Parts: sequence; structure tokens; C-alpha cells
Amino acid sequence: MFMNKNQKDVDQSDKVGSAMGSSAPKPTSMKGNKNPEQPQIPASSPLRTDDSSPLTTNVGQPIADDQNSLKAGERGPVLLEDYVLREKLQHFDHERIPERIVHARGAAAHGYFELYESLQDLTTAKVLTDTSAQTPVFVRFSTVAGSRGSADTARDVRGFAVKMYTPEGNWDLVGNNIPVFFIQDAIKFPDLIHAAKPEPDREIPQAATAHDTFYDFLSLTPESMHMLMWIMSDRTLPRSFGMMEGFGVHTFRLVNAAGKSTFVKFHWKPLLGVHSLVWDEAQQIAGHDPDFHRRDMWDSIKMGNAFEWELGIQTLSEEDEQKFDFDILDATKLWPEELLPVRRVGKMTLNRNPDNYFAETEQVAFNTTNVVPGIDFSNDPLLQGRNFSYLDTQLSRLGSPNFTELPINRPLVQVSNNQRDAQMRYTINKGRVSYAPASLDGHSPDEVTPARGGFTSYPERVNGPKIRARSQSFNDHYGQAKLFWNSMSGPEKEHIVKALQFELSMVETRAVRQRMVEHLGKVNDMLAAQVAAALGETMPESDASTKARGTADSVDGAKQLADATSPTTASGGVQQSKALSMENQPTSPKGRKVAILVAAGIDVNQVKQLQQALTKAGAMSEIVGPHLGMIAGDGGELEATKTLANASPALFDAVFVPGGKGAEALKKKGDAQVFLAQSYKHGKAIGVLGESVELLKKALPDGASLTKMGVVSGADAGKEKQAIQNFVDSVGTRHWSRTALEHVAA
Ligand code: HDD
Repeated sequence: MFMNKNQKDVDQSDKVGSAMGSSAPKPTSMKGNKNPEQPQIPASSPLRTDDSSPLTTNVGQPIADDQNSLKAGERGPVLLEDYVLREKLQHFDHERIPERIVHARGAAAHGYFELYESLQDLTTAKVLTDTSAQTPVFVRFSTVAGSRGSADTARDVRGFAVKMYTPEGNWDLVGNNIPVFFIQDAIKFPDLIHAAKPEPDREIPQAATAHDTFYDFLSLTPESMHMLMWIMSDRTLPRSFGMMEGFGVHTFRLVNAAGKSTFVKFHWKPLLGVHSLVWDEAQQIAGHDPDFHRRDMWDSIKMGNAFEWELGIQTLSEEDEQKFDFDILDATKLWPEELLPVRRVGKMTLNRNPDNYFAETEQVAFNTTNVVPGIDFSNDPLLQGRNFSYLDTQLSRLGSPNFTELPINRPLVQVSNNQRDAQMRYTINKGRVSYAPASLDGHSPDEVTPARGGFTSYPERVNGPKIRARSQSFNDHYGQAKLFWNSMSGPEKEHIVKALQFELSMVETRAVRQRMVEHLGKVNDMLAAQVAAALGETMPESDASTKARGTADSVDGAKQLADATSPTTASGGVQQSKALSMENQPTSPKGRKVAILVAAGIDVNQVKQLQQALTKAGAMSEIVGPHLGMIAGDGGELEATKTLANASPALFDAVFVPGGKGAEALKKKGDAQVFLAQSYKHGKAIGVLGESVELLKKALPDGASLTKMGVVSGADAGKEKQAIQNFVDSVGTRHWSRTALEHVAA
């Protein structure tokens, strides 16, 4: 019999788990699990092949010719007998599964979670109590509205779905990069998504909320106003998946060994800080590199820059459930960190790219009901509806209840129950017993009592009429929208204004635009007035709205907006929350990308010094030249890996132009000037040395800030080293207070 060379290593027994692929999480890193029955993932598997394997059909027959179909004569008809051709085409014809109705476009990575301190006072969950364990994780990031082939940088919420392969089964924390949601009850979810997705008659627009149906729905759904402020903010334009916060959104419960329950909200805090693109950049990137975020994550992990987050928890005792002027069961409300601080309890590291996109990222199936003993649900009606929807969606997407046997979805612990059969069953169960109670097989598998770690639901006392209604305590729809607005810096508010001006200007139905302006007026006068002005709508006269006339595209506009606040409600008395603004986030060059513009005659030593300093700081760089390949410079040669024609400044965090004669050639290039001007306009760090200072001057209008606010220019020989270091230090920072921005033509 012919044997694939990979097959000889394979455990051919019918033990549970014998079909695990190597793409699955590696159990070896889970120190805590001593279960002898735990499935061992074979080093290689019959489901995995590599390029050096002999070519076979799907049942292992060796194939001699895969390039020509079987014909009756060289020029004759193709024969039906050709099972090699038929198998290949039929496999291909069935290679897609239905895309997710939401979160269709995503990218994922493997890694692990480690706990800093045991939370045994709060929960029995081993993943949150065993500080010696390294729990494998698989995390998928996604946009919500776009189809699988849409662009990464669409203005949209990002999914942040974490699967932890714990010793007590899988725990899925299926969250977003925004801590609140549009609606309070899951019964409205299909309507929300129908309104956000392309309009059903024309299938337009793709991956964009800037259209009538979305704002029609929002304008008739005031509970969405808090979320609206978030989605119009820079949060929906992340610079990188690794620079986003993650939130479990809902209130969950932690339950300890004594059976005491504590309410909890989960947070992921990125160690790189929270950082964003600007809208103009995001749109350009959608054309230049629609894979921007997945490429950034892939490249970062490949070069050894793992993405890291700390797990944070906010906790609230049962007794304090009703303490605030917002309801903790309402998913349109957050818990201000000033009120309930976030305690950082562990760290998640993503350090391994998937082996296969389809087998892992596409087939991974998250489910909000995947919790472990010690973690339980609250009565948040949005969460309760989700708890039905995810399993249901996986059944239709993956086609069989056996999707949990796929390597990426399998828990690392033994699965044993009396469920059997169904399409694509991999497990070969032994014996006569597939029911319980059963005496024939020694009562196995047997239930696990709570004392021995079996999951038991928190016995919350529930008493009430059967009723379709919402609690009065869910009624405040503007208080936390105001809190968010108040907490933004001037430039952040300016970006919100501009986002709304853009989005609502795409809405064709005037009544919808007007309704939206009315809602905005309930958040902040000046916000509403500026949006109304751009839409040609009028606002009821008030002091603030008169002052707010005009547009918000100047520094003065941002300053004026910074002072525009509204008294809040539904926020436990907190009027402004620093944690909501991205202004005070840590910045660093790590994970950033720098464009180095060069032309023949450029100073090569400066480039080498810069590259060294960037590598040391964990940043990447590309040489952008007049053509690809070697460029002769002063002091050696450089290899250009990009050209001005294929490298948009939008793809980089900063730009550097060395000194030397090449700067003269660049000065004559409109593309080089636009590169610098656009980087300036988007607030990015710019470094120019020696002769290149003149190039920058030429690119920018009079009054532009040339020597500060992220512009490092060193004309003096001998000071280059310091200038280069200053530039590298400022690579991760955006400089919003630059002057003459409105005059920059880019
Ligand atoms: Fe959802 C996918 C996050 C509300 C129904 N959701 C999905 C994913 C994320 C979220 C990250 C992608 C998972 C992956 O990468 O495969 N969803 C959220 C958050 C919500 C939320 C944070 C509010 C707090 N979702 C929500 C509701 C419902 C759904 C109210 C339905 C009642 N979500 C789904 C779904 C999806 C999904 C239809 C589509 C694909 C999938 O589940 O696996 O079942």
C-alpha cells in the first residue's frame, strides 16, 4: 500500500482527538493540565501536507499527471471516466462556506494568556486563578459590516474575539473594540444589521454606514446615540489591531467557591497604547492596501513583535447592583473607570501567525455561551439573545454540529458525552452506550458535581410577570453620549464633527438628516451646530449654536470644541473620563513603519544610522526610491523596495529624507513634495536632514511649523546623530497642533 510520508507518524488509533491537525493550539504550553486522556496533537497529521509530499487524490492514490485531463486522443473529447479531474473540480466548486453575516472580514493570531495574580476571591475559573498556567489563545479581529473581500480600514467597529483553551474547556470572550453597543435588546439586532449592510435593492454601499437606511434606523433608535459617538470617533479607524482596546461589553458574573457572585466587565488594554488613523488616510489605504491591518499583524508577528494586551476587570458587588443612575444590564452603558477602576490581572500575547487562513481563521467558531465554571451571565437582554445566536449561526456556517471537532475549535481537554453522529463526525466512539443513565458502561461519562468543578448556573432569584417590556432604568439615551463627548480632546471632537459631517452628507433623505441633527443637539449644541452647518440644515438659535457657526477645520475650531461640554447623566456623577480619550495613551516607535525617501546621491550613512536606530526601537522601514533596486548614494548603495509610484504616505507612520545631493533631485519631484505635505497634514513625524530641509520648505505653505511638533530638521553637520534619535523617538506620535494645516494642499 502506498503511504504518504506524513502518515507514518500518525496515531491511527480511534482515540478521541486522533484527527487533530498541527494548526490547533499547542497543548504543551498549558502547564496546568495533567489529564492523561488529553488528546495529543500528532507532530504531523494525515490532514496536513507540505510541498514535498507526493501528489495524491483525496483518498491517497498517487497521481502521475495533474496537468492534463484524460482524453480520447490528444485532440479528442474529455472522458467522464477522469475521476482525477472530477474530484479536483468538485472540491474546488465547494471550497467556500457561507461568510459570516456580520464580522465576515477578519484576521487572527495564536498566542497565550498568563495571569498575574489569582482571582480566587472572586471566581473558581482555573484560567483566572492558576498563575502557573499559560493558557493557549486564538484571537480573531474583524470589521462588522463589510463582506470578506472588503477593505480593512473601513470606518467600522472592530470585533475582538478571544478563544481561550482552558483546562476546563473553551472560554470565548466575544467582544469589540468599543465598550458599548447600539441596542439594548437582541431582538433588534437583525434590524440593526439589515440597516447597516448594503441596501437590499442595490447592494450599495459596501462596508460603509454612510447611507440612508443606517441613519434612518439610528435616528429612530435613540438608545444608539452613545454608540454613535464612539463609531464617529477615531476608535473606528485603528492604526493596528495591536493598538486597539478590547471589551467584553456586557456585564458578566464571576462566582467563587463559596457561591458568591460579583458582577464584572472585561477589558483588554494594549501595551502599545490605543492609536488611530485619520479618515483621509483610512480611505487612501483602502485603495493602496486593503489588507493593511492583517498585513500589519502578520508582518509584526513574523518579525518578532508580538501584540500584547493586559486583561483588566472592573468589579461590582451584588449589593451595589442598583447603586448608579445607569443600569448595569444595559449594554449601551459603560462603567466609568473613575467610578470603578480597572484592575489589570493578566497579559495576553499574540506571537504566532496561523498556518492556514481557511482552516483556522475562517472556520473558528466563537460562541458567547462558551464560559467555564466560575464565569456566568448577567440578565443583559442583549447577551441573552447572543447566547442563542452564535451556536445557531455556526450550525449554518459550518454545516454540522461537529464543527467543535475541527482542530481550531476543539478544546484541549477531553470531550466526553453521549452525543453522536451528524455530518462529518471525526470522533470514533467505542462501545454500546450512547445514553444516560446507563449501567452497561460503568456510568461513564458521568456528571461532575459543582464541588468537583462541574458548571452550575448561579442560582439568581428571579421573580416577575411574563412581559415584553424594558426597564425604566434603561431610558437615559444621551447621558453617556455626553460623557463621551465631554471626555474628548479638541482634535478628537473635531474628528467626530467631521465624521458626522461626512456620513450624514451621504444620506439622501432630508428628514433623516434633520432627525439626526436633532439627536446631536441633545448631546451638545456646538456639535449639532457644526454638523448642521455642513448639511445646510438650521439649528434652533441658542448662544452655543451661534458661536459654533462655521466649520471645525482649524486649530481654533479644535480649541473651541475642547471647551464645549454638556452636563451628563447616567454616568454615576462622572462628567468627564480620561480613560475614554486617546490623548494620553502611551506611544512608542514599536510596530511602526517609516518611509525613507531617497534618490541617487543621498547620504547613505544617515540612512544606515536611521535603520539601526529603528530596528533597535522595534520599528520597520522601507526605502522609497525613484525605481526599485539599487540606488547609488554618497557612501555606498541602498536597495529601494518601494517607489514613489507605489508607496502612499498613508501606509507609513513617519517619513524621513536624508541629506546629500539626492535631495536636489527629490525637490524637483511633485510626488516627493506631496508625500511630505500629506504626512504633515496627517500629523506624522517628519525627519529631514541637511539639503532635504529645503525640500520640506518647498512642500509646505508659509506658516507651517518647521522645527517642532514632530518635525525634526537638522541642517547642521555633526548634529545628525541626535536629530536621527529625536526623529525615531517621535515616530509613534501624531502632532495635532501643527500650524497652517488648512493651507496644506494634499
Ligand atoms: Fe455578534 C459574530 C461581537 C452582538 C450575532 N459578534 C460576532 C463576532 C464578534 C461579535 C467579535 C465575530 C466572531 C468571529 O471572529 O468569528 N456581537 C459582538 C458584540 C456584540 C454582538 C461585542 C454586542 C455586545 N451579535 C450580537 C447580537 C447578535 C449577534 C446581539 C444576535 C442576537 N455575532 C452574531 C452572529 C455572528 C456574530 C450572527 C456572525 C458570525 C458568528 O456569529 O460567528 O451570530
